[in-house]
Amino acid sequence: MTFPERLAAAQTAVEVALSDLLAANHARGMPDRLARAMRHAVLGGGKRLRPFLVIESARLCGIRGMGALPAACAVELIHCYSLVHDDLPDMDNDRLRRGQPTVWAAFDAWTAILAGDALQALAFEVVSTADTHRDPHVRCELVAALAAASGPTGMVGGQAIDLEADKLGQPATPDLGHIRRLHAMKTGALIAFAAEAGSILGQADPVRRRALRTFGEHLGFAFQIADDLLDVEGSEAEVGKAVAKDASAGKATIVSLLGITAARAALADATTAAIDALEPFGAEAFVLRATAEFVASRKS
Ligand code: GRG
Repeated sequence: MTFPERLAAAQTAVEVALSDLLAANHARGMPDRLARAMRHAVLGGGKRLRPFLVIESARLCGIRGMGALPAACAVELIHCYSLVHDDLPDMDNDRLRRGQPTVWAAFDAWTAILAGDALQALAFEVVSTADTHRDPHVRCELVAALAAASGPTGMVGGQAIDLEADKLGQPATPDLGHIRRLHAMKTGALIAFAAEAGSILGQADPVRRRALRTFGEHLGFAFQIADDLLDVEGSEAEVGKAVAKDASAGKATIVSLLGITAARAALADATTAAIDALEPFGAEAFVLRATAEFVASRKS
């Protein structure tokens, strides 16, 4: 299968699995309003980049077909929770996400907070059940790595640094090192986890595990530069969320620090570094190579 076929197959499998998971939880007694808010947050949108990385990195480590689907869904649940909370009035105060009203705009803030909380808990329930991997040690390793990626030294920590700057004033000299650290935590950690997860599931040797981790770290940086460029150059209709937010908030970004031309060069460098990291996998890694190109050229 080609890259677009693989991506489409993963997107469909993830959509169906997440829909079934939410329906099963609803049937087990989840309150209706919470169930509707969670479906709104999770279904019918999104590129499903992180679950795709889990599935494809697992494939490179010997897990055939959709064997990594439960772990892939867990990562997407964490991602969706982060978007729901990020959009809240007290955080980014956004009304548009994936071309739809954000959860708090469609419901209200308390429902959105609870939906995000519930999605996070559900992610850890999924990753710790036997469907994710038959070996409990592997599941434990995944739980710990997912918690590290999403917690205070990962995504939540990055969000805290970002909001401190936003709400309490920028640091005196926001340099590239500061911005890189922020993004490595806020968006990079979960992307790097998604790339590494396949090697945990497939119990790959340290060289392959390190290669996937390094790939994920460079990919995360490329993803963020592309995001900053879309904020400057994209349209709301194409991107599916508000654009030009960073400049209007006077926020320091990679683009504001480097300028568009140098940011494009940094994006190309990060993409090349991601692709180079896949060297131990040889030609087999063509899908992940194409994923790096896709991230660099994305329009939404
Ligand atoms: C609230 C704990 C907490 C964390 C929020 C990741 C994050 C931290 C906020 C997301 C805000 C944001 C728009 C960041 C820029 C990069 C990013 C994560 C974009 C959205 O990811 P995509 O493009 O989204 O993969 P889709 O909709 O395709 O899933």
